Amino acid sequence: IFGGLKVTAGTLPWQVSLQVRPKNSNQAFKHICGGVLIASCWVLTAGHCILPNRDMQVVMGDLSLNMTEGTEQTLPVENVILHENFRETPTAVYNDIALLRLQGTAGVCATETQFVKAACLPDAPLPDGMECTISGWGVTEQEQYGANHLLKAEVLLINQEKCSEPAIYGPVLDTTMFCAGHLQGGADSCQGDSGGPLTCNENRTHVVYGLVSWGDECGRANKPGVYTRVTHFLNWIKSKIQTASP
Ligand code: 4AZ
Repeated sequence: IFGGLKVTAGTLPWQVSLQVRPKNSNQAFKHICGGVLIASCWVLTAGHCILPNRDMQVVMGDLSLNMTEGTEQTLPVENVILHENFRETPTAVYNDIALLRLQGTAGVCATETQFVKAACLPDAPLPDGMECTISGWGVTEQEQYGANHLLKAEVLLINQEKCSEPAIYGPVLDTTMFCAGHLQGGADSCQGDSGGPLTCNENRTHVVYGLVSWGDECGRANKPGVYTRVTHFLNWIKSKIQTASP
């Protein structure tokens, strides 16, 4: 996160760290992406966060990646559902969404606490200019390998036609994504924040409106962050969860 502030315990309880075990080793799991808890056994993340054939785990209720705070809940990823039309090109990432099913014990996955709580799904588009929150452990102005402490920043939803102007992203944007940030530069998501939440306050409920997806570098003028448009995938999310639930 560029232009971020430290998150205090319990303020973004749906934020998770998606971690993989380094290849050919029994080393500790490493943070690669963010994610969002949307139900006890389900996490949303970006499609480009899915590395094939790797052990993955999700850490919930975490603030500092290198310390145990006693608020964390860690569960293995049991199943990955990558969007069928996920596609990366040199200029954009399309349908950048995946669902992770957590492996619980006796059917119990995340336990709701002050520090671990699911975000709601949005039910309708939100207005351009609305202020929303992004968060993650990704790259900062100071830390090229990412932050140890969870950071957050405020961004504004940017009009799609505006963001498709030649001086910004041009014609590569489609309906599976939207821009948010500050056209003058400043607060932005960055590498390592991918898959994490852009949440907005809709009638005092926090809804996950976007997932950190891509952008041309971080914090630059006329290059805002691009987010997976969660409202485009509501039917996909609901049908995948329904099909996987007994
Ligand atoms: C990345 O490399 C990345 N400024 C993520 C988000 C943004 C840029 C790059 C948005 O994963």
